[in-house]
Amino acid sequence: MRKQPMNSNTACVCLFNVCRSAPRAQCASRLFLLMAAAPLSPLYLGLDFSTQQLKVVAIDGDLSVVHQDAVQFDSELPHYRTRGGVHIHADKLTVTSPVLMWVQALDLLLDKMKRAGFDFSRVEALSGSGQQHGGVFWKKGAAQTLARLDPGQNLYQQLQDGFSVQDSPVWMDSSSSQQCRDLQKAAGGALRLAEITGSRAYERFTGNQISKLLQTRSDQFQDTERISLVSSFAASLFLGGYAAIDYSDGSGMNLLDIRARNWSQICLDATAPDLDRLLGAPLPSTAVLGSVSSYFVHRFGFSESCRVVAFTGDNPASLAGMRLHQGDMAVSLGTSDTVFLWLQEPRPALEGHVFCNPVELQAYMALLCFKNGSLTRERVRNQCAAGSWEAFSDALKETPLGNNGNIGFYFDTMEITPPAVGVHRFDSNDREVSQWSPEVEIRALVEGQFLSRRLHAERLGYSIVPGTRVLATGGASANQQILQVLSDVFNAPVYTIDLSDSTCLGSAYRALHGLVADSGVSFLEVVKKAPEPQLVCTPHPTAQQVYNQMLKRFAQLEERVLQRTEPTNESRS
Ligand code: XUL
Repeated sequence: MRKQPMNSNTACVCLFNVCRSAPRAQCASRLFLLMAAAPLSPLYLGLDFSTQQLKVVAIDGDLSVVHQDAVQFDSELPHYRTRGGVHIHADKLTVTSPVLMWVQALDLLLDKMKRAGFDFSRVEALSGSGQQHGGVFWKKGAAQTLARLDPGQNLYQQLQDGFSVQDSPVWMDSSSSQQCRDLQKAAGGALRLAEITGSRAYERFTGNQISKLLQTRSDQFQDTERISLVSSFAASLFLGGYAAIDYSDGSGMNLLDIRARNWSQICLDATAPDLDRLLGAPLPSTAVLGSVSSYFVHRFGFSESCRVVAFTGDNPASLAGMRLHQGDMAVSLGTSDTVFLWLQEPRPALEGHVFCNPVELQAYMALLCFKNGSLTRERVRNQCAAGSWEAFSDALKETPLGNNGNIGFYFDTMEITPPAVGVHRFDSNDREVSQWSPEVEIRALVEGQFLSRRLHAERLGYSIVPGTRVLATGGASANQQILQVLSDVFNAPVYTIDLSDSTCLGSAYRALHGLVADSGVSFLEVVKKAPEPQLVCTPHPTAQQVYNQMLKRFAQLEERVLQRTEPTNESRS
């Protein structure tokens, strides 16, 4: 372990107890016993620049959380007048956040930590994450400003003039449909683009936002010397120079060739001139980018050797925080349901996103979003179980696996995966029916949701193998009967995991791993002391047979449902 440099926190004992208030250099007795043998243990910081707040956690070498703090954008920086951290523009499609709000949030967060007595000199490495897809446009000359930051002033004062675009487009933006169509055309179609970049064209993906800037505000584009993601922008502040975009967050731009792990020339050419220079070369997510700049050493007391490990996107950081293994999948059962997969061999598809894996260079991860999650479960609970989760669970207990062949699709609002809408019920002969008993309806809903999660996960290259674990989190993960259906449909044990702060924690773990990744130490080796997820359900012995059959019928019926739904998103073509 690295030796701690002597600093104000190194314990010092005066044998005569006379120099309590005197500076060490003036101590008359000069009898110090430096407790050099027992330096304070090093710490690792994880930051998360999310949509609504900036958060930090500090962990020690045993992975215990020793400090956490946050800055809420709306309430603590009210002069930016954001709601949920963003501005929704009059066209309702354009959604941005003030880049200086993020800068000022970092000033505020570090000041808070300082006031709380946080000892920055113990931080051996830091890393972080940002909401995915958001773009930061640095103005010509900003590199010089970053390199010469004055520790006497805050970052906000010095970076006032640092950005060519004040309002950064964020992931909620959907104003770049035309640019999506153009990119897909240039790449040879939506599927071809997905094969290269891991996703078909999405409005929120940064490349399409860059293209829109060039077409609609070319003066601002011309005034730009560097383009960062929110994650690499945040790392740049700590480095005092432009930070590389990491492979994992870079996969959310429709610009990175996820297999070659480099910018795709076709996509660059279709997006903007000279773009590789503006983006800089991408790097592995485990890369140590350098040490914190002298600004942080002098203003906050960071050690000069504190390493900055590449920042990444919030979803990749969360995968690290959950400590997903190869073959695992995580299901977050919230307002919308999100599925994270660890993939060895991805098969990018028209739905979902494949990103380079943030913790293992050769692997991938996938992200699938399902809009109709808890709100639909609650609607059916209210209609079929008089609003009671207990009655809802009883219905699941009383109905057989496979629901006697009944299959349902419940898209109360336009679904993302797949893009379909409405409620569709089919009996065991694939005939459409208009209603069921409350119990059958409840089981059809839960089975239908999990069959859909499995179908779309498998389409992206996921396969259930011995040892596969399903990690469940979010509100509905408290319901044992819902988890039993999940376990049966996937024919895999289900574990629950507390995901609060998984993004920040994942960043702190990544900071620690970044220090040893180059010597071949795996991420899982580094985080093995973290608490294990809890096993809650194992699959029923007949589950595999029932659901393997059912999945085939489910896929065919989903096609029928899709044919009936008008495609609303032109960029699927
Ligand atoms: C993922 C996405 C969101 C943001 C939220 O593709 O758009 O999850 O990362 O922060």
